[in-house]
Amino acid sequence: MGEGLQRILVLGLGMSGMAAARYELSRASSGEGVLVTVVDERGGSEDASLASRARDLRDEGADVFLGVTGVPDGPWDLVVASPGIPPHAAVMLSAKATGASVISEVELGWLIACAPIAAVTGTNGKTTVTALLAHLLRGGGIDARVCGNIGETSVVEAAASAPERAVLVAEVSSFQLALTDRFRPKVAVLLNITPDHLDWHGSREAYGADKAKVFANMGPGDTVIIDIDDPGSAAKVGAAEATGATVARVSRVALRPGGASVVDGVLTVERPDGPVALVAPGELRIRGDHNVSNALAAATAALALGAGSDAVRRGLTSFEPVEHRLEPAGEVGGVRFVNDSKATNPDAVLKALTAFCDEPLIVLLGGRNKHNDLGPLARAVAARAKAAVLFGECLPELHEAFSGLSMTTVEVPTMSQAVMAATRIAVPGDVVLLSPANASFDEFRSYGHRGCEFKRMVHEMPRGSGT
Ligand code: UMA
Repeated sequence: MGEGLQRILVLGLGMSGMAAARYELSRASSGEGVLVTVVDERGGSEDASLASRARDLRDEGADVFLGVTGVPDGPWDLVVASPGIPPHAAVMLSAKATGASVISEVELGWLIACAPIAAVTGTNGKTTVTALLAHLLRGGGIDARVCGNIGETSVVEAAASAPERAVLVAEVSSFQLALTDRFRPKVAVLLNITPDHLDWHGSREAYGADKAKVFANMGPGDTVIIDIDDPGSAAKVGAAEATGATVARVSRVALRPGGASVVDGVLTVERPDGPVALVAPGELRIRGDHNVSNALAAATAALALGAGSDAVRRGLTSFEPVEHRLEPAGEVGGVRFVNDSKATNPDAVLKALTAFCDEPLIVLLGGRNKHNDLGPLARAVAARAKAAVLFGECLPELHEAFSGLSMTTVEVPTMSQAVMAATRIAVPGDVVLLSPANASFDEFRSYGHRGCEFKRMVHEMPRGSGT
């Protein structure tokens, strides 16, 4: 940043923008010469909570512009962007046109952090691994602070308050990584790279390259954990090794030197002082093959960060599924309902399908497509489920993907109609699985909002009246 008075511009006034602005304002109030400006493309009249955040920041001394597509004239010493703002957004193009360097809120968090960062990324599983890793570290007496894309606390907010002895366990998305140049976590976990967010990144290649930025600046003394059962993340092993960091390969099928796998029916992590046998996959409360991979990755990270093996064993067996991730939502008339609203891309649904033994599945699919090919998903669902209920904005694409496949499909406009349609065709013993494969924004504020609505509907179903 430049000398003298620093002009800081924050793009977007959601959780990330609020945290970045507040951090910069705190520097200003402690006597540093900092001027903070915030812009957001939405107007205050469109969103009362946005308007209220803007008022708060203005009271604290920031200039805030809502409902604008351009940024005020530069020069800017630093521009901090919220992750939801894509490279082609008007406000982003306008900020870049000033010639300023634009970084993500996560990069700012890393710049100000005293505590080391354990960064978890991947198309799917990162929320579970972030929560599980924090759980394992806490069980081992380590002050783990969960932050980032998981949505509780932003990285900047967590970094500003965490002491050196803590560990910031950050879920980082491809959006957040895209605008990093120097971000260097102590431990990075790369779970998988399958097509997602192509509307934001523009291509699969750009998406994969942004994911790989998680380890780009790492080096000797750091640890990169990569799930090599996924071809997308396995392809990044060479680049990770080239950084000089220790690379631990995680695989459910084969143990690599210094890696982790299931050996003789037990999750096992190879540490420099020998193999550490942990627990059997059946002792985990999180289900499905992908969760065995997730547990291996989290355990490897926890041991690398200093948690003891007994604490890791205890933590693996006590960890419950996170909300909206294959979350049991209740049983009505012998039909189990499972909320997997966090499955916002096809790969997440393919993984969810492995989490059930042989129960008949009725899968609810729909929402807003993020430029993904839904054909392979439809074939996999047809091979495993007894019926699919299709809904939402991408209904025409789902209709096309399922046409010609021999399975029962029902098409309805909304998710609530999909739940009702599923209950009409379900019989005792069936599982109704909301694992939509698409974003929620056509009907809901977020996948969390969608999942809560699903759970509310299940909760309000008349009990004892059959399905
Ligand atoms: N905005 C613009 N122009 C745009 C887009 C957005 O001005 O083109 C403005 C919006 O009007 C809004 C603000 O930017 O007021 C919102 O910014 P944001 O969408 O980046 O939201 P935040 O509240 O800062 O939340 C972000 C993450 N959101 C996204 O990446 C879309 C949250 O992840 C994250 O929890 C939070 O930072 C803290 O790190 C959510 C998410 O959906 C859960 N993530 C995606 C996912 O998991 O698939 C990546």
